[in-house]
Amino acid sequence: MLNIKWRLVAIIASIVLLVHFLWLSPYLESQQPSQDGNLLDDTNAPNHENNDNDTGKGAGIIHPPAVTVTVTRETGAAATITEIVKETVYAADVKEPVVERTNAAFVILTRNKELDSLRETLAQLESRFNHRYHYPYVFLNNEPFSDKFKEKIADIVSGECHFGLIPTEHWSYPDYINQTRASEARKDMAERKIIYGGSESYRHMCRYESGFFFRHPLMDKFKWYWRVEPGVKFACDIDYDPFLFMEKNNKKYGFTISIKEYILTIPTLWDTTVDFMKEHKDMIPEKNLMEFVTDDKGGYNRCHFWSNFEIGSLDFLRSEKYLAYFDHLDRAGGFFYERWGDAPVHSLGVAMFLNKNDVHWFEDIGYYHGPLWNCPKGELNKNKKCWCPEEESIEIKNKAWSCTLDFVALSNP
Ligand SMILES: Nc1nc2c(ncn2[C@@H]2O[C@H](COP(=O)(O)OP(=O)(O)OP(=O)(O)O)[C@@H](O)[C@H]2O)c(=O)[nH]1
Ligand SMILES: [Mg+2]
Repeated sequence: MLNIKWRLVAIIASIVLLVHFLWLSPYLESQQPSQDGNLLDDTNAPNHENNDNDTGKGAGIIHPPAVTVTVTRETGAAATITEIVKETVYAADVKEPVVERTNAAFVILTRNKELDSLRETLAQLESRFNHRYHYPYVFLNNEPFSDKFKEKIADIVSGECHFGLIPTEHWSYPDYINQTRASEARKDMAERKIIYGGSESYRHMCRYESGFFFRHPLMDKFKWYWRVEPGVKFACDIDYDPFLFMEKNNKKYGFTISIKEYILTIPTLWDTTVDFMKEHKDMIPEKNLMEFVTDDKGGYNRCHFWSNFEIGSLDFLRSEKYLAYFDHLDRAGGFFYERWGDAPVHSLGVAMFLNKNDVHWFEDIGYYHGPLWNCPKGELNKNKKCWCPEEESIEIKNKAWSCTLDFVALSNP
């Protein structure tokens, strides 16, 4: 009798325990320790629940990055890289922390009014690439960034943010420039309806991108830069680290799009460059990339790498020879008396001082800056989950305007 009673108690107790366990199990699961032994809390993993269903791998969908933001305020200290990886890796859609990085940063020259288009661009860049790497950002402006700008940008990226003011001497007229002549040149170009021909700020921008952004103190500690502009689109997964690719393959300059320049903006740029080459023969290596920029008659064929996208070596831009070239151009005055763009200036520098092996076409990065696309083709388009139309890629769509296939066809030195 007693036996039966105790058996009954044991059965009831087992049922209670089982029900209790089943009831609690989802809760227990959500409290599993993370790989480093700490319990995840809501502040470290804001979108943890959403991420269970969101692998972040949907083609063409722009995911806001589900990551913890780490900001370097002008007054505050930044989190260390290890901390960033720990904080973000479980909240993002990757399971393994990415530890191998190089000394690189995105660099973005921009204005407060471009906040919305920049956020859209950065959401894509994070979702397609940086949510796994957390590379830092350097934002530069000739006017102070607003608090709203800083906060809204920091909200959307996974790397440290550095906001820098451009020193006046890098964004003003040098004393050897005749400002009356510059003003007349702007008036004349505006009348001739040359794009941005009447704009003074555009000229300061082009000069700054040509010769100064890499000398901003915030850039000092980096070796590699990736230039980004507000409004550009990234249409494919970037499932490896382009910075490391550059470093490991000994590259110095990377591009996505190359086209021919509008000649009315640079009437004397080529002659000024030829003068420099004559004066500095010792600086021009025998194996260079001049073939990319010259036509059959030895003149400028107008080809240039479109500099709104660049991944490159800061040491190259900071080199004595590149700086000597920039200085030579600056003194000639064409940034102000004409409207020299930073794209042909960088490209002619690359062509003079580097060779084909130093330069890389990122064919596999789906990139749009209005109105042009670089879009991966065939299997690449599929594997990288691109939403860009491959026939729109400029080297296919307009072979005469693009220079990229000519670059590919050049022989290696
Ligand atoms: N801070 C600051 N940034 C500028 C200024 N003008 C242009 N920029 C930035 O410089 C870069 C190039 O300017 P854009 O206006 O895009 O020039 P673009 O690419 O030749 O021409 P678009 O076809 O208009 O894109 C962008 O990142 C701009 O945000 C300026 O006056 N101040
Ligand atoms: Mg632009």
